[in-house]
Amino acid sequence: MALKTLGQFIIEKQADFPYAKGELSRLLRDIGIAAKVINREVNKAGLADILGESGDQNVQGEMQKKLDVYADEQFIEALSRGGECCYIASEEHEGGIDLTVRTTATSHSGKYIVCMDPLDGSSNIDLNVSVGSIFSIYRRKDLNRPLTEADVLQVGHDQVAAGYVIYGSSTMLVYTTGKGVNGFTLDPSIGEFCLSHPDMRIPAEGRTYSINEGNYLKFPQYIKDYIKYCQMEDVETNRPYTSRYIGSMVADLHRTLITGGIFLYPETSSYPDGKLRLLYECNPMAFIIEQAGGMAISARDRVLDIKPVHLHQRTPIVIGSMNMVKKVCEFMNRPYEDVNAAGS
Ligand code: P6P
Repeated sequence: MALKTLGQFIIEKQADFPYAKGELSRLLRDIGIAAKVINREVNKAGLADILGESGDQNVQGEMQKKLDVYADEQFIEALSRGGECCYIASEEHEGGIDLTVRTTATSHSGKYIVCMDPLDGSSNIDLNVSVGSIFSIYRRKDLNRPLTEADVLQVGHDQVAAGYVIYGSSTMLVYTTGKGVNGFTLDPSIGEFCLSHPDMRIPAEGRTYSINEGNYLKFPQYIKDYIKYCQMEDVETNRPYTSRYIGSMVADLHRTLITGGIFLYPETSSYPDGKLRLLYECNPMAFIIEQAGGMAISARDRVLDIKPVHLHQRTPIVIGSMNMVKKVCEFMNRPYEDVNAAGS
């Protein structure tokens, strides 16, 4: 397969959007640039002095690792300079960041809003476990009035694009613009993301379930029942499944996308709304997995149909191979159609 860089691919696919004038293409390019800069630092975190904690706390009350802060700054800098983005919601900031008021920007007719987790799984940084960046892109609804947080609180099925970068044994960028999912691997020798996984599809079935079983006693009964179902012997349905949990959402979901399987972070007695964030973790990953032929539900709804009410709201999530998520719906005592009533 001839080498095709992310930039060439984006331009080539621009034809999918007849009215596009290249803004989304440039925005995706800006994200790719930030990812390459972050990759350089993540890869030498053990060596550079940016390992360890910055001493500050983020909105989650978590001690910020310096790489979190660095990644956040790189994305904000690249998006601000690129001019296509007008507003950013980041896990690292309590409120949104309105780029239209920043003087450093050139013209700010930026049409797009970016929700991002600049470095997800950061508690794993010092352990050399794969971490990732997650981004979700919306179109600004009304260009003629000042930006408010309401512009960001858009429902997930209105996403224009979504993607993640996984900084692992190799660095990959995987994204969708609503017309399938494509994966690019960073070739350090030329400093370019190159198409390596065209048209990614998640198998309808998998043999892996991914959940933090340390929370078992705090799970609702239907999750406990499903975990037991995964562990039962049944040759016809390839059970028992294998349990794999990295504790880094991007890494767990990247494996799920490639091999098939299911990832669950349900509501628990300590996290009644689940732990993962809707805007910049669950919505983008749900968009990608659905585009690859999978499914993503919260306790009651299709993740992409949840109407956000605040930037950092959490949601339970069960996501992965279509048939496996449907099986969880059976244990939830709700027919699949009912849970996914809104349709795709
Ligand atoms: P737990 C990492 O901190 C993260 O936000 C996700 O990347 C990951 O899936 C989850 O939390 C892990 O949470 O409670 O199992 O450690």
